[in-house]
Amino acid sequence: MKNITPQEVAAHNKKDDLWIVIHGKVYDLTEFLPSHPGGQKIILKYAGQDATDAFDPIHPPDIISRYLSPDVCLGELDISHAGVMVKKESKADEQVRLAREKMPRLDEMYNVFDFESVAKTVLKPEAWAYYSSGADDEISMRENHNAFHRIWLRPRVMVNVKQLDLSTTMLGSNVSMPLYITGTALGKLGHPEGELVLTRAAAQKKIIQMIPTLASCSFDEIVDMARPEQPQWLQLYVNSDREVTKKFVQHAEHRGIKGLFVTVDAPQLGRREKDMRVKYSDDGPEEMDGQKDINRDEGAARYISTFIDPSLNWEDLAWLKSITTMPIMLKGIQTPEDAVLAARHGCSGIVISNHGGRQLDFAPSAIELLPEIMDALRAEGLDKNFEVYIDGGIRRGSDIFKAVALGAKGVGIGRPALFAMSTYGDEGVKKLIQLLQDELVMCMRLMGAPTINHITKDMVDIRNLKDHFVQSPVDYLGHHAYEQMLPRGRINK
Ligand code: 173
Repeated sequence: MKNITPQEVAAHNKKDDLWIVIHGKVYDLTEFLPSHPGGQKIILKYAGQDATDAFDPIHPPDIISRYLSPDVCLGELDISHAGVMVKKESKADEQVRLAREKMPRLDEMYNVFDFESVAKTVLKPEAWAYYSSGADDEISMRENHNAFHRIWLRPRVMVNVKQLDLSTTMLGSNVSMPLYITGTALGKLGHPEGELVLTRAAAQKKIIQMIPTLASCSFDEIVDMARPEQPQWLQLYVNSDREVTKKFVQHAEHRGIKGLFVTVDAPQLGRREKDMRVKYSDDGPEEMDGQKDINRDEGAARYISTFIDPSLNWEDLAWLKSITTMPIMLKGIQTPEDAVLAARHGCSGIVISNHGGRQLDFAPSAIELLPEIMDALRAEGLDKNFEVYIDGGIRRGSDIFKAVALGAKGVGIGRPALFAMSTYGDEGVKKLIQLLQDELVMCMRLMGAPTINHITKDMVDIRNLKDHFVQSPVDYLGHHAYEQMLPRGRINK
């Protein structure tokens, strides 16, 4: 391969003559420019420069080899000059750097919301917008946590709670508590090492990480980072090309993945307006002049979701079962009817979820659905050897307690793990899990439940759970971190 100096790259910095460096390779993107799904603006911004840092978070690792002809790769950046390639600090980068200098210490994080508040100040606008946004008016997103406020506790006293044991099993794996890190896309938007941070923290705290199909790191990198006996799950988006999915699933099984979580709530990606709006923001509007071809949809997320097969249906389960012996779980179940169907089709369990309120606005919260789904499964005799998990809105140890009391085998956290990762890295995620563990310990002790098996349905009062008109006290911690919708044409940061 030809060696190319940074000076040479820098000379090709115009729309009609455009070179870019990604991972040490020099590409001529002149022809490709108009067809870039994320729009031309972002490529023009890095013309003649190294775009690796901007490229990494929002592109799957193998995307260049899949979509670009090999001819556009001109050669390698001359490594004897690699350090010479100066990167311009953008205004957004400068703001992030200054905000990071002012971050509170990790030991000043007292609860899950604290991480979110810090993340809001230090994440790049596009990362914050992508992670924090929900569908449409974000009613379901906020409801996910608010619903927990409609469940009250019935503490039992005079129980020996000197020794507590939070450990349990999930799909046969031993874990330290009924909590896992769920799959979330694009980890490198928040941290240069992306999902690997979550892998390491999960190992240390002995909980399970669900690897997302659309991770920023490759699947193998994430499995390689795990300790020898560390259990991991895989979140799966089924590809329209079933051979691709078959290969991926069988590779995952070969690598020892303990559960396959098929996402069933996203045949189309939800509309997330904060995420869409931020795409206009990093340069002035004058730069947009003459660029009518800018894709005004969610750029990266929508593009990388185009392979997801919207034709997926119940009949495909027989095929999925034929290609793997891993337990198959359906992630995104939102009614008792579908929970029963999942069990009847031979799934090993479900995750009740509305996808963090990012898909269908006005889909109910998982915690609200949990009691009726458990009742339906019991009524049909389908609740044995069938594990029910929930995700969405879990922010306190008592939230975990409530879910377990209502029949969940465990709960998943998504955004909280991303926010802890993006702010304090490995130590942040460990601290986050420790905080939830400490809160659960306190809750179990004060509830008179020394082990997970002692947490029972009679310990919660759910009479108001379905009554959405009941006034709850204002959740000021959640509201503080909550990013309000703004009128048209305004951006959040
Ligand atoms: O919630 C999401 O953002 C998500 O699941 C997704 C799906 C496809 C591409 C990127 C993200």
